[in-house]
Amino acid sequence: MAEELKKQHYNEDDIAILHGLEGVQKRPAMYIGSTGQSGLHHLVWEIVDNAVDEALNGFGTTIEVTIHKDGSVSVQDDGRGIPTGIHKEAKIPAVELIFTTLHSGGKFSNKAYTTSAGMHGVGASVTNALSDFVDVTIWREGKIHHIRFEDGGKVKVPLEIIGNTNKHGTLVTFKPSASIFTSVDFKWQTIFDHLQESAYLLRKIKFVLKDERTNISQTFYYENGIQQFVEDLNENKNTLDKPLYMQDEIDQIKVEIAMQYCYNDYNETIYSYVNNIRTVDGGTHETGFRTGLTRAVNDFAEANNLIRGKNKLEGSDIREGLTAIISLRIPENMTEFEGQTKGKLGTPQVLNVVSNFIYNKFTYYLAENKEFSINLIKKCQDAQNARVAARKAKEEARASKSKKAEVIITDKLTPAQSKDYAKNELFIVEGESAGGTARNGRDRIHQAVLPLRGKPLNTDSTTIAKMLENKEFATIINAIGAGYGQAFDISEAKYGKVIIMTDADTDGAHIQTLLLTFFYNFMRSLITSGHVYVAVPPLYRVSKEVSKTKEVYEYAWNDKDLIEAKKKIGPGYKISRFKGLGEMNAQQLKETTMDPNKRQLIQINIDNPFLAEKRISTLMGKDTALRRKWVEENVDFSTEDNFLKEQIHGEKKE
Ligand code: 28G
Repeated sequence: MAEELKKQHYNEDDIAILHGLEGVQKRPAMYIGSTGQSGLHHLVWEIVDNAVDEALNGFGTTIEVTIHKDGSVSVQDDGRGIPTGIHKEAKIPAVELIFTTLHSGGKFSNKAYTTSAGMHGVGASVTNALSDFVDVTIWREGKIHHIRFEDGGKVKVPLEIIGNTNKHGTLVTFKPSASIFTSVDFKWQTIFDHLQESAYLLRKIKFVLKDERTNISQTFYYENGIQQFVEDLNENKNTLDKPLYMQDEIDQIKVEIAMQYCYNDYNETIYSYVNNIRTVDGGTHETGFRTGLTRAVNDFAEANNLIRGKNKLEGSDIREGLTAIISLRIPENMTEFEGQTKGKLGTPQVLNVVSNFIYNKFTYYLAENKEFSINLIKKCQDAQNARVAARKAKEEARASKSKKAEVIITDKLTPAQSKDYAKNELFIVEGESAGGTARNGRDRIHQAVLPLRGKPLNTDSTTIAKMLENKEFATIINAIGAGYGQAFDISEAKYGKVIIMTDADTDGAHIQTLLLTFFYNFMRSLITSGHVYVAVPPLYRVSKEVSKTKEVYEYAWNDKDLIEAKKKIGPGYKISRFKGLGEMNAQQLKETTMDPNKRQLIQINIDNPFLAEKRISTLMGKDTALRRKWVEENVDFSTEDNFLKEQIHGEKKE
C-alpha cells in the first residue's frame, strides 16, 4: 500500500470551485431530492460514495458505517486519506475545500469511473451544509489530521495535526440538522439495504454497518458479487439452473450480467445499474439485453429444430421467470441519463454493446449446456402457449361481453367521468362505509372509488385461477382494464394512479399488504412504473370550541404538523388521536386524504428488490414460524402507526 501511495500524484487545483453552501440550505430538495427520509439518508450516501470511489481507485478495502446514539453517523474508510495540503488557488486545505464547496459529480478529473449519476455525487459539501456538525479525522502521511465544521458548514476547528500514526484513511462523523429535515431518525433498514446492494455490486469491498442504539452490527461482503445477488434473490425458488455470470469490457464499457431462470413465476425481474446507481427506468443497456437474449434463444431453437418458422418466441416468453442483474461501468463522459428522475440510461452505443455481449455469451452457454437449453426452450414454449391462450380468451370475452359481468363492475365501482385516463385515480377503499364517504367526497371528474368488502385474498403462491375466482380481484382487474400476469399491459390502464386507502391501524396495514402482494404478483409493472400509492389519512385532529356552535380544527399527519397545529389553534386546544376513515365526513375525507392539493400520498416503489421478495414471502407465505419471528423482531404493537410505517416501503410524494 505504501508503495502505491507514493505513485499517485494529485493536483489540488482539480477541485472545481463552484459556489457556497447557502444555496443548498435554501433549497435542499434540489440537491438531495427531499427533506424527508430519503433526503436524510442521502447525506450518508454522499459520504459513503466518496469512500467507495477511493476503494474503486484501488485504495482501501473496508467501509464502516456507524449510527450513533446522539443521531450522528460515522463513515470510515482505509484509503489514502483526504488530501490535507493547501490548495493553490483557494489557499485553504484541500479537505476544507472539499467540505465547503459544491462540486458536481465528475469534476474530479482523475476519475475514469465514478459512483455518481443524476442527483447523486453532489458531494460531501452538501452533507456539511445540512448538518449541525461534521467532524473529519484523516490518517495520512504519518500524521493524524483533524478538522471540524459546525452549523451548516462553518469551520469550527481549523485543520490541525493531532498526533502521529502509521495508518491511513478517513473518518467522517456528521449530525443532520433537525431544522431542515422532517425527521432526523436514521433507519437501520434503509442503510442496511443500501450497503447490501453496494456490496453485491462492488464485490471486492467489505461494508460494515453498526448501530450503537441497538448494539447490532452487520457485515456485507460478497465474493461472487451480482451472481450471489441473483442466487439470494431466488432463494426458495424452483430454479432451472445455477445462476449464470458473464463479464467483459468493450469500448471502455464494462458489462457484468448475472441471470437465472425460475419455474412457477410469471414475472421478469431485471435490475440494471450504471456505475452502481440503479437505473429504475432501464434504458439502452436493458433494451440491448432484451434484444440480444431474444435473438440468442430464437436462433438456438431454430438451429436445433426446436421451433418452426412461424412459432418464433416473443421476448416476453423468453423472459418469464427470469431474474437478471445488469451492471455497467461507463466512463463519466459517456453517461447520459434521461427522464424526470434521471433513472434511464440514454447512451446510444451501449445498446449494441450489451446486445452483442449477451448474444455471444448466451449463445455459447446454450450450445455448451444442452440439457439446460432444452428445458429452457420448453419453458419458453409453455409461456408462449399460455400467452396465445390468454389472448384468445380475451378476444372471445370482448366479442361476447355479457351484461352480467358489466353489472358486477358497475354496482361496485363508482367511475370517474373523464376519459383522460392518465389523470384519473382509482381509490381502493377499506370497507363499504368509508367507500360511501369517499364516493361523496371525490372529484367526480377524475376520481373513481372501489370499496372492498372485508379482506382481500392472500395471493402469495396462489394460482392465477384461484386469484381470478376472488371477486375483489376480478373487480380490480376489470376496473383497471389492462389485464393481469404476463399479459398485463400498462398502456391500457384506465388510471394514472391506483390509490389504496385504509385506516391507519393494523387491519388497514394488513389490507395494504394483501393488495400490494396482489399487484406485486400480477401487475408488477403497475408498481415499478410508479402508479401505485397508499393514501395517508391524518393521525391527529386538534380542535377547540370557539362558540357553542363553532369549532376550529386542524389535522396533523406527524409530530411536526402537530406542533404547528397546536400553535395555530392556540391555548385551550383538544387533541384527539384519529382512529379511522370512518370518523370523517365526505368533506373532511376530501380535505385530508383525497384532494391532490392537500393530501399526502406514499408512492410505492420497489427500491430494494431483494427485500421486497423476501418480505412478501415472509409476510404472506406459508411458513408461519418465519412470519412470527419477523413480527416479533419488527413490529411494535405499542404504537400502531409504527407498524404502518414499516409496512410501506416508499417515499411521501405529495
Ligand atoms: C470516510 C468517509 C468518506 C476519501 C480520498 C482520497 C483522496 C481524495 C478522498 O482526493 C481530491 C482531486 C483530484 C486527486 C486522492 C488522496 C489522491 C491522493 C486522495 C472519503 C485528488 C480528492 N490522495 N479519500 N479524496 N482529488 N474518502 N471517505 O471521503 O486529484 S475522499
